[in-house]
Amino acid sequence: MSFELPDLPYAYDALAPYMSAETLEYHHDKHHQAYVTNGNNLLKGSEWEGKSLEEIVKGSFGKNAGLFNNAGQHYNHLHFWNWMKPGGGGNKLPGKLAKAVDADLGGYDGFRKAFIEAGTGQFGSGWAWLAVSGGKLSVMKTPNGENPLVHGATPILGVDVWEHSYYIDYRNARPKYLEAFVDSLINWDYVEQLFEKAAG
Ligand code: MN3
Repeated sequence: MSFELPDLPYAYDALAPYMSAETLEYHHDKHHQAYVTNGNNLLKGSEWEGKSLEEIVKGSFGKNAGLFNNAGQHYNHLHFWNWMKPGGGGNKLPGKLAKAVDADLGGYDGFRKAFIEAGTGQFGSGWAWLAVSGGKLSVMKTPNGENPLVHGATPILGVDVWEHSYYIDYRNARPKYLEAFVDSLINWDYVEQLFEKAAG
């Protein structure tokens, strides 16, 4: 199965002022497209040709750095576009997810603080995550194209902290970008869908 770039699930200007059309044009049309193109070139003739994206991400980790970086970033960005929506964010979590966040992370405020700290504390390029492992929620951070899948957990929310995700709108103010993501962009319904799948 070769990789394909999906359309954004909203208009390029739909997330403004928190994420501009210019950021989304570069991030989706140039950066994500490059992961798709490079990933397809590296997949061709490899032992992972014909496997699912998750199998490629897990299988190539630690074995084929070039393929892993591009496949991992393709996986991360496929979800990232859906982890945001116009009018999203804030503390209105769907019921089951809210219960789990209360039990495992000390409630919404605990989640918000830990998630923003993870994104701020990731040195250099990477991602901050809300992930499920053994039925429990945890906040994680990973470098470059890595994600919780290669650390035995299932990602249900992630935020891209590569500079290409925020530099046009926030310059070097990564914490301001993370606050805007949490307070105004998160698509909690999509997070809940992934949570129900991961928690069984
Ligand atoms: Mn990116």
